[in-house]
Amino acid sequence: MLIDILTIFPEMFCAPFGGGLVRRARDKGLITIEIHNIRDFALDAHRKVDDYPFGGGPGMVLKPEPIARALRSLKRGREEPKRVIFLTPQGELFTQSMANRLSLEKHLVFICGHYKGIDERIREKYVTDEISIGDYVLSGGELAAMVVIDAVVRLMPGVLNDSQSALDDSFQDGLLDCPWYTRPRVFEGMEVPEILFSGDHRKIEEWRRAKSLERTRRRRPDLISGDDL
Ligand code: 6GU
Repeated sequence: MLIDILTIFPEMFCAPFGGGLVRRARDKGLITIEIHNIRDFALDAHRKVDDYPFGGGPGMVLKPEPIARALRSLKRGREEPKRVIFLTPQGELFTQSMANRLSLEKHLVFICGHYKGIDERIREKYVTDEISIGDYVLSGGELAAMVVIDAVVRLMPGVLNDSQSALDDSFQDGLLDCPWYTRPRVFEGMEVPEILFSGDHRKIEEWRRAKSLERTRRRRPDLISGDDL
């Protein structure tokens, strides 16, 4: 998968993408991430990327030309990207099923906005998807892009080991995860549930599913809809 990111803060991506899961996926050749500084595509000598909103009002708006030029530069020698994703609190709420869908794509482009946002005409002409990561306001789209990319990349075949199987995750089957324990068997007076030492794998699976259901009912009843649960 090729991931292009358009941003005015390229350095923000160094630490999150320089280690951990995303780094591993890059090292294995499963993904290529290219970070593009929108400022490099500015038209004037001062490399201006934002301007005052027409009609007045507080804050600045990202100018359309540098973003359009950056997008056009991506296409050279490649097919048109099918998805150009703009990160905005006005977008569709990001979910695990969106992550699953995006993980099947060959090429994703992310545009990170700032200030009041980007000129509306970029959204009209170039953006195919708008994503929000939650009902709160971040200072920019970069952190949201990192969240989306992490969730998507870890679903790609070959990124996680079997022992980290993404299929067991909270939300992957519509339920929150069950409790997990490791050594020591007794910690500060608290014992690990007996069933986990029974060696009966069917019983252990049943216990885990029951715990998942119980936790989901208590914490996120909104996730439970089907009668089969
Ligand atoms: Cl995608 N961007 C910004 N700036 N704030 C957000 C968001 C995105 N999602 C939730 N809050």
